[in-house]
Amino acid sequence: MQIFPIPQNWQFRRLGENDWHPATVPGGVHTDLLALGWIPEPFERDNETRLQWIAESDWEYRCTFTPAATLFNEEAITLVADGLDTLAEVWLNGKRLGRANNQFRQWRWDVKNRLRRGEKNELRIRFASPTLAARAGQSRRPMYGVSEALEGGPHLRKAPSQFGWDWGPKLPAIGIWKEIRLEGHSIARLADVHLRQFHEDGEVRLEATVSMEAVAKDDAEPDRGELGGRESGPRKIEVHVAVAPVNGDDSTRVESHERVAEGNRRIPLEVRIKSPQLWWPNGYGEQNLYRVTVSLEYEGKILDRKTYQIGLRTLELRRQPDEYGESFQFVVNGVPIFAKGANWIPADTFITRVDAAHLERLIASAADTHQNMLRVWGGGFYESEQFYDLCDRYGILVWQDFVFSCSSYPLDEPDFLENVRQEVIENVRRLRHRACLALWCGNNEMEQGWAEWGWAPHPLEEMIPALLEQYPEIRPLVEGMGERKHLPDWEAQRSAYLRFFHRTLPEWLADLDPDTPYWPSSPSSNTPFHDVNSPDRGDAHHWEVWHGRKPFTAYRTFTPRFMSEFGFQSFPTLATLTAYTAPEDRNLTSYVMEHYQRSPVGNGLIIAQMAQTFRMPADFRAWIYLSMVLQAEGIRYGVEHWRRNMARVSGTLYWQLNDCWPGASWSSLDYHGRWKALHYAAKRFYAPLLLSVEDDLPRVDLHLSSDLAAPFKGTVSWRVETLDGEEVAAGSQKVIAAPRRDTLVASLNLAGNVTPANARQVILVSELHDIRGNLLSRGITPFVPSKHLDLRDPQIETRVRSKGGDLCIELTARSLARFVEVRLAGFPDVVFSDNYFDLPAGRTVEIQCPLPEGCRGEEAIRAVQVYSLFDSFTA
Ligand code: BMA
Repeated sequence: MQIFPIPQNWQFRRLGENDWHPATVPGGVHTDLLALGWIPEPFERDNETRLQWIAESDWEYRCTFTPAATLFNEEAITLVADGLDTLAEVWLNGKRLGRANNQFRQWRWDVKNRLRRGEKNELRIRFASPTLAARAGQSRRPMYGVSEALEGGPHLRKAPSQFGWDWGPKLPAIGIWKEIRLEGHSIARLADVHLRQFHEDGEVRLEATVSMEAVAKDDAEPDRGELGGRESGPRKIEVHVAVAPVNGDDSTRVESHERVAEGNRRIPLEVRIKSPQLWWPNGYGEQNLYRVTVSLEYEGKILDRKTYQIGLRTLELRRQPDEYGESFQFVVNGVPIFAKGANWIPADTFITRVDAAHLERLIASAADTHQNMLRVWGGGFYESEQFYDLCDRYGILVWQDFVFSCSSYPLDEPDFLENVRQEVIENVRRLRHRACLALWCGNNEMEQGWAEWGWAPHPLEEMIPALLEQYPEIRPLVEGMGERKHLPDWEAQRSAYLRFFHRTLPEWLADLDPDTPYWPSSPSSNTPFHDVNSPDRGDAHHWEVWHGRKPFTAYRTFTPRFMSEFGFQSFPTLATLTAYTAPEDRNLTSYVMEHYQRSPVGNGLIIAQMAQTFRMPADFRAWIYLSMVLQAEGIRYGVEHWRRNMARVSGTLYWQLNDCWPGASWSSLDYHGRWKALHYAAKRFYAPLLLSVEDDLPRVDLHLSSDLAAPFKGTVSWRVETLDGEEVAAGSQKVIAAPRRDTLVASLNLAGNVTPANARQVILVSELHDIRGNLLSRGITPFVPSKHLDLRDPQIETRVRSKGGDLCIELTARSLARFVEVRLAGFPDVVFSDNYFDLPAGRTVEIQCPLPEGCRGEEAIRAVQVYSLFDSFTA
């Protein structure tokens, strides 16, 4: 086997133009134009609006190369493109090799008899405009879609959100977005390896089904290559599998092999791993990983080799009848997991800009906040190998949607379906061995579209013809109901949905990956079109807060089995925002600020919710700060409720972890990966031990929700105090929190302590200490909305010192300081051990951050800035 990477001399041009310009592969047209300085940064002010012509045009890439002479010794040479985005025609030396029409597939073309030996070869790839093709598809056969996107996206197998979404721009990328290379093979190659693990009596039996593919010899090429011809009759191939820990002891390596005759075959191999070191999700144990190497050898030479990173674990989606309905719980190695996490969207509109360090920063940030699950949402794409490598390493379970979202798709068109079938085969084969892979989910919110968004007539509407016949006098009433907006073939589309997600796809998966659970849609109750957001079974999306404009308290009225989406927007961090706005844009309702707000309900909704909780911000900075704090408070409120109800609820994935551009969104990490207030809040509300307060004055319940495997012993204390720290009432209680349960620690009646007369001057401070007296967490609960608290200048004192590579910041407040924000001016990427926290009067809190690279201690000490709720309305 030989790999010949196509060299980096790529050029590109708009089709129809003469001049060629340097290009980068993997990459895309937008980033290539940007590198040339011909277009402005798309994420500055409203530049996006001037860049629409790019995806409206056709483009062409070319490069020349002289393959290494040795490559021709192989019996077959294949051009392999790991990803072409999307409608491509590939030409080699003036002859067309083929077409591609799916961003999520790998493309392979035999090229041995088309390559020129010892001379230059020219590869050209032409890309047709995705927006024109989508539009043409839509006029041929309209599909339902999202109103914030360019129309027709569902006709292409291309990341749906690239056409625009309620958190992202309309900038569909075009180009060679993954690696492209020549592969030379002789005799046989590894077409596929299916790894399955069986945990039996403390051992793991690893089954590897190796699909060997005979290399098709070119008739036009009599040469059998250097490996050919030494034997007469079929050649004997050694198939080999070896398993060893990734970071460890090679002496525990186990292997197995088989000798088979050449040809197309499936070879079952098996190895037994004694004393297996298990893989666990983050917070539940170690992330032990093993490397599996599979190879084909002939007379001591390696014909092909593939390696896989696996983790030894069992995983089940437990759905069993219980007192609430049917559970929906991931169980790893027999241990029920409370899934704590978020939804993942593409990390950049121009995905090839995301480098390894940025990707790792995002995943590590999830793990640092105790997250153990990310849902790769179906409006993006199947992620890169690096992404799943990181999830394996950081213990992040992956809920993987297939790429279908919020739209209808032509799933009854044979070509489309066949294209999807190939996509499913390839991606399932690519990912099924992953330790992190927890679920295959059919789609995002399509079942809900059919059931609730008016894609199909309401059952009552279907009765109209019969009613009209019986009561002709209601005709004016029916006509007055306005035009019916359903697509003419909605019924065919709905049946195609039903067939695909409830029959075809699960059948394919039963064959391709019988070990990973499948779920038809998110949200779903698994009864097609029925009660998609059931509180009793399946997963649920809760959008009553935000889209439904309800206050955060609505979260406490809904207690589903698994909360896979809920969220509230904020603006990105100030540093991110100032980078793409001009000073005159920095007003919430300015044209540019509204340009970066893609949710139709928009900034008005943030303002409305803010008005319920906070005083009106004094300036732009305060708007941004308050939007983040508001988001953090809202999501905390929801998660605390669901964790308190962990007997019924088995997970919360907030919408959304990350961003693809620097706009307003539901994310907790902004486009640059900077932590918003919500991300710091997640570190607290996803902690293994969560002390929370369920307040319903005069009754206040203190709960301790534990994800720990062992009982926790400690003390919960509480204190009603004035904003200046004077005690009104106090108490404490020793607690033994049951493992993986919620414990009601105390139920307080505060009728005598909190009255209408003092409610604006007092708060409840609740604290959790371990048996050695270490403070584990502290929260405050006010009894009026924060806007009505009698806050006064907290006069926060800070003492900063540098210690080793860290900066230690000690803060004390004279009176209550809410949502204290600490910044290091000039270093927006710094992550603190805690931030946006409450600081009740008289307590001292110490937080740390690493000294930014190239920054001396003195300089960092001077750069510390502190801000709190009080400043937001007085600045
Ligand atoms: C959910 C998601 C996305 C969307 C988000 C915010 O429904 O599945 O489609 O971006 O809500 O509206």
